[in-house]
Amino acid sequence: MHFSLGLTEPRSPEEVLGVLDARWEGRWCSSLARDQHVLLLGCPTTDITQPYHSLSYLAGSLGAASIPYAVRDLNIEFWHYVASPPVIEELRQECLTRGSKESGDVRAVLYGYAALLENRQQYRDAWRVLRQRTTFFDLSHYLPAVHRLSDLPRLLTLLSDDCVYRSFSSMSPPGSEVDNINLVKLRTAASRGVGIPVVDAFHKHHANKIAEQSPCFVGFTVPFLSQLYHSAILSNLLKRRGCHTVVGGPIAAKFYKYATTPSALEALSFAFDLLITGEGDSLVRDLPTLFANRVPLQPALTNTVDLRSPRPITGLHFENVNDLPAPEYGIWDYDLYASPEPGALYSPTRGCYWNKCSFCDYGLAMNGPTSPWRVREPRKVVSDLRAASAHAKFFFFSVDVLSPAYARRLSEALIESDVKLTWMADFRLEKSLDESSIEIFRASGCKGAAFGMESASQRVLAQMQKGTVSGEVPRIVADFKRAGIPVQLMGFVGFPTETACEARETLKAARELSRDAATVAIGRFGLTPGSDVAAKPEAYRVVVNYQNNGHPAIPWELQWKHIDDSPRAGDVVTDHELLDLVRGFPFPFLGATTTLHSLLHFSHCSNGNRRVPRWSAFGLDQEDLVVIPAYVVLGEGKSGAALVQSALTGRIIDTHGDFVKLLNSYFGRGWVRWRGQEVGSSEVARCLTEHSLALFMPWSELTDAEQAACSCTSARE
Ligand code: B12
Ligand code: SF4
Repeated sequence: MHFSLGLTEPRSPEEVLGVLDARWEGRWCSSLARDQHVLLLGCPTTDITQPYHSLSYLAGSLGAASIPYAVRDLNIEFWHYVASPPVIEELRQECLTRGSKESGDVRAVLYGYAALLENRQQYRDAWRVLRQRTTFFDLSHYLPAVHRLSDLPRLLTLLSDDCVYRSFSSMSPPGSEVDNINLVKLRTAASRGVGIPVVDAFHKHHANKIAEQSPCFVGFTVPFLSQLYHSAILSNLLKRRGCHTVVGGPIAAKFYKYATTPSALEALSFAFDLLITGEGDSLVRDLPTLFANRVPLQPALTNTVDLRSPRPITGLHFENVNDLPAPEYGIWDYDLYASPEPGALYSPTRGCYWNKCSFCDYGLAMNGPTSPWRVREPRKVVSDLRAASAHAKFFFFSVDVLSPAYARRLSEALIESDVKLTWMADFRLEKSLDESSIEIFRASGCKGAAFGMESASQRVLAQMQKGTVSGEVPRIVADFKRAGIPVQLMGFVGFPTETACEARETLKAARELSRDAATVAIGRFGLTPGSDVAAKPEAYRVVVNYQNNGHPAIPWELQWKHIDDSPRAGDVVTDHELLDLVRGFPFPFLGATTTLHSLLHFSHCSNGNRRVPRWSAFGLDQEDLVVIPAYVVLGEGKSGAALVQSALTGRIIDTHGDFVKLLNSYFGRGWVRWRGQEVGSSEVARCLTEHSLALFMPWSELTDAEQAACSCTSARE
């Protein structure tokens, strides 16, 4: 842990929890002294680099009404706990115990992890690297630290009973089936716990502590699916101890929106009393009185479902964002986050001014792609940010999209004010983003812009009802680049009716755009139940194959095929071609779209967009390269085989021992410089790329310190 632990290091998991408790209680002692305070929690697992802001808004609202409250980010505390030496030791013992009962590859992987965990300090050290400016901005320290920390979620997948953690911010909860989330399986698994004693001890500890503090209710925010499982485990324990519990956030809203009938949600009452289906700024102020007076809850409130007998909501309320009190950013303990500078999310607008894209199925809207468009007056935004900038200077304007006209007004207001900060936001690729607007964004502190380009085919864009012009994209990206604002582009292949030729067109454009854009990420289309495509499948020439297997379940990403049975065009694009474009480590680290680490690196480098290493040597074969190993050898597999895990995807490949010897001969001393002409013909380069075992960067993009960290060798040696 980076923060001070006092004179003695904690020697047991209980002592680690004690240190974290003391730190949090010290900050919130006056609220805790008041019986019937509201307790707001964020649970694992999500971003470890900055806090999520829904609770800043709810706290601002409670504070303005003088309702006592406390806020705790158990996500960040959880990962500090897991990374601490005493917990690492428990996890190592768990690997050994389980390994002794297994055979074959499973045994080898468990023993491989046990060997990896022998260095109990390394995770805390890696965390420290991300906290210090000098090491954070030196890729020869930064990348190995992220690589090391990425072991942790994967280790939990290996040891947990039923869930798959892909990264800190991506996890499938138990009950995830082909196209739905089975609520009965989720309930069974969450009532039982994760199945790793030292992890379950974390939840029990907090359930006991919170119950002792007797809050009026405990509110869980669940913006990301990856947080659902731990929230349900803790909330279930709290209910068993007599606490009232409420769940809100986009996932709660999606559960209501997607449920085939509200009564299916009753299965969640094992953990939560109320589910909030929309914005909660006003609502959160009404809940304490209702809980205190034991009023029948649902009839009295909009945006609320009483899970004990779920019925359709009485109404969906969207706030007037100009009337909201300022969000409260003093609630977070910024020293806990894995970044050298504090970062924060802030929403100057809510909803989308376009609100038509047929694949879009965002957040809190029930009858359209996303919420109605609302903007907060720039004057009020500047005042909110002035207060917030006492805590953080790097902001994501956390929005569906910012309109160019509003972004310009806001930038002008920031320039005129005394508020100096760095910001980034999501925009649409609008023609009206001209050089003069972009220059005003830059002058107000904009250091990043993310765009959904979706497709390069104008016909497919029309089918998506995207309303943007593909031919404008290179110009807009180049203008932003010229202004020193790195661009992050997102798109996807496989939209209904897209032809193979159109999918290839997108890929070709993406490759070309990646010369100017800082990152380009192309994924595959996923059909979600609230989109226009799901609502009118025949209009998009598809059939949806959702079949409930009889259990209460929430339809999630739906299976579909074309009416005429033709194969999906997106399938002609291989995973490799998509991975060729990917840069950096997965979310929330450098390279991922709209993350604090990307923003900090963009702000640090004068030319911003040139220093994000790639997953592939594709297109770099004329340059000298640095090859950065990103794998872990987990041990011997069957008969002389070896198990090697990608630090980028987490996939384990069963390979031969000779390949590991070869890897070790290259990377035994760390980073390696390769002469460009040799890379294209190198079998090793192909293998590293195919299995995502390394990152690649042009040698010329390294700083002197980073170059000094490399040993020189040749791809042919
Ligand atoms: C902005 C945004 C981001 C940005 C934020 C930074 C930026 N660039 O601006 C970032 C980059 C963090 C981001 C990342 C991701 N995002 Co995103 N994001 C959003 C988005 C568009 C807006 C969220 C927002 O700012 N809302 C404004 C705040 C104030 O509202 P709120 O959080 O909903 O909170 C209100 C209510 O929900 C309610 N409420 C919330 N909690 C509680 C609790 C209680 C007790 C009560 C009473 C009320 C209550 O009251 C709050 C105040 O009104 C939403 C979609 C949407 N429109 O909601 C998707 C959304 C949350 N993201 C989503 C996803 C998938 C992701 C990523 C996984 C994408 C990826 N593949 O990388 C990552 C993962 C991030 C992580 N931490 O793990 C999904 C989540 C669904 C899911 N499957 O998990 C959403 C819902 C979009 C979607 N696809 O449907 N995202
Ligand atoms: S995809 Fe973006 S632009 Fe389209 S409706 Fe959704 S939020 Fe708006």
